[in-house]
Amino acid sequence: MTDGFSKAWRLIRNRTPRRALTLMTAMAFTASGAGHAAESNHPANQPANHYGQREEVQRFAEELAQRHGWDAQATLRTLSQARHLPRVAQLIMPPPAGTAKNWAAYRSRFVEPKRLKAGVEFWNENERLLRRAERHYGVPASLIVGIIGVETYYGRHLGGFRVLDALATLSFDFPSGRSDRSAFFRSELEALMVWARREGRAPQDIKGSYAGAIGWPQFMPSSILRHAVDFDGDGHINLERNMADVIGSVAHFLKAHGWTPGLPTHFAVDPPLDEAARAELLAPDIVPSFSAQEMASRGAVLNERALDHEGPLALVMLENGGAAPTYVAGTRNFYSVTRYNWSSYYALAVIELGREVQAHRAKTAAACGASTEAGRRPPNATPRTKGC
Ligand SMILES: [Ca+2]
Repeated sequence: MTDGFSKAWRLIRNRTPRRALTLMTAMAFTASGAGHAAESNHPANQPANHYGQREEVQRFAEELAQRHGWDAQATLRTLSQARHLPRVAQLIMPPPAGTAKNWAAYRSRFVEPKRLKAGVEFWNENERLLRRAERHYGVPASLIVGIIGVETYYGRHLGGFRVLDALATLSFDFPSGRSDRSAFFRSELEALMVWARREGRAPQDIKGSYAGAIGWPQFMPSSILRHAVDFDGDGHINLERNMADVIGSVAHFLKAHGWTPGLPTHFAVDPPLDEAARAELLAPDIVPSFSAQEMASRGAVLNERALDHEGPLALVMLENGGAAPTYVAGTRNFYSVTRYNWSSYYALAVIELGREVQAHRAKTAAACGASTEAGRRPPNATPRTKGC
């Protein structure tokens, strides 16, 4: 989670996934990094106890020990397990400038037949949990399914880096050449150690993305501490294996970031033809800032449903390389989705994947129902969605 631009850019700018893992913005970091981890742990040039011998790491261990009442030596011993990963330092670098964004290309990476099929399977397998999360947090199942599908392809791409290694590398050896985010990663390293301790797990056993995002929903450690929930009540939070915790945590995250039940995410819109008016509407970016009437008065064309919408809207522009951009009018709920990953490309991909999975699932269910009806089932029987 947390850095949609990077995800968008990685996927847009690079056809080769391994080369594609670079970050675009200075904010936050996600994983969907998908299968890029296997090559991460080259032992070459990584002296044992490299980090434990460094003064700043020793100081960091002392700070953590003081702040949390831990044993300083034991804390340093844990940090000493961390290995420097040159690959992580490479992957965190922004892509070369000058490549055009392309919504159509980005979308097609996610909304495609194999991922739709995997999404339907995930939904069918977790129908009860999704319904419970929807009831409890007011977040639609389709959105949860969309997020998990974009983040990790339903658990297929969890990332294979040791999170302790990745976060130590980015905390103490953040590469020069881009804005320094080492303070952010040090706080994530701290959060990892707090969470691991709470769970009774060794931090060095936890795997994730090159930026330290963990599990099916790719939560950064600080997000786990703040927003993950023990949705099955077993006393643990496990985002790597426990689907109740995965689904509940995604829904809780969105609710905590302003998701409003029943509010649409966006409406269709044609932007003003007048350049100055268009620029004015685009200025706040994805932050909903204009009423539907204010948009219309500047020349944007909205349908009736959008014109009836009472809350603020954002004119969101998604570039399509050299072709005409795509525009949507995003509501506060669209903005909520961008809190998961700071990108309109990410948000729209999540929303559209979720909707397509839902439609695909309904179609499959209808087909199943029809074929079963032709057999022995009474005409009014509810179509089954599984195993037909
Ligand atoms: Ca649990």
